[in-house]
Amino acid sequence: MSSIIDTTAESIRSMEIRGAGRIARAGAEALRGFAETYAGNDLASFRADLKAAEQTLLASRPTAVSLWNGVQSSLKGAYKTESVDAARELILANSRQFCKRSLEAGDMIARIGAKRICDGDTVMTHCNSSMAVGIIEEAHRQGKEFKVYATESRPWRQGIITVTQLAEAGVDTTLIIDSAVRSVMKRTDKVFVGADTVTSHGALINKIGTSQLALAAHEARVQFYACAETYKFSPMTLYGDMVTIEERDISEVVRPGEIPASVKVFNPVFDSTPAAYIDAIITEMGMISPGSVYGIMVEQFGYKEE
Ligand code: RI2
Repeated sequence: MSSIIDTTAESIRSMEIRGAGRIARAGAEALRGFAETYAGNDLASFRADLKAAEQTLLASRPTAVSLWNGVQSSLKGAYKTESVDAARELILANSRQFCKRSLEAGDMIARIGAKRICDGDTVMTHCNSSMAVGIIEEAHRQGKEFKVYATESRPWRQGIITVTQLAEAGVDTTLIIDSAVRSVMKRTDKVFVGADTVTSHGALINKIGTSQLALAAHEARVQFYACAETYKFSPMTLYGDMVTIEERDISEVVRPGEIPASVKVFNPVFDSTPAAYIDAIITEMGMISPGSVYGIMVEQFGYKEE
């Protein structure tokens, strides 16, 4: 197997590379590296090696459909070319276009989402979403006066990354523990979270605990926004496929010997938030209702119910 494929897959699996957008671009860039360095000219062997590379990348983290969409976008048409060189050129072009569009989408989401932050607002965010952080930083750049509560997001504590990023940008930021969410929601005006996957019926699959923020926001009449590029929309869910909720090692939750050996540890790292608790999804195509996801999915991916 190609070293760049194995190295990238391991970096995604270990969360050295994390964040749904970043892992999608990493998958696309790994395939670009695979294509650039592939030495053989036998088409059948190339296709077999390419399939193995695809499967290795897709197996690295199962929940974020962004990785699947990044890989599929990079491979579009690559199994149908008449030569290895033609496939190589196609993968190089597809991969570059996906990564360019991914970054452009993030810039657009920051500009659109920043309009929803007003002077005097109190904003809450969860985990570490480059989309949510981008919106907050853009609003700050525009000179808006507001403050942010960021959750610690156990067990991986990605909230530490978020508060560091926001503090470095000069944003008034407070770290809270996850169990403080409902209490702090009372003094919150808007919630911005990222997305790993958005289903065809508008549900949000995101870091574990997101659904608790949404539930508390719904109770407190606080606006709840999911911030996601459309390549995080899952075409597989159109046909009823369930999104796999990744469970990670117990060592991320407890230290060795900390609990009796007979105690089990359940460590799901994503959860699902129903569309009813989402006020809007902020995408590069604009602010949409969860109910609009199907139409955009068909438009973007050309999927039509058979
Ligand atoms: P961006 C992250 O998962 C969080 O769930 C975050 O909300 C989501 O990916 C989207 O991140 P993890 O990789 O694409 O930390 O908005 O498990 O950066």
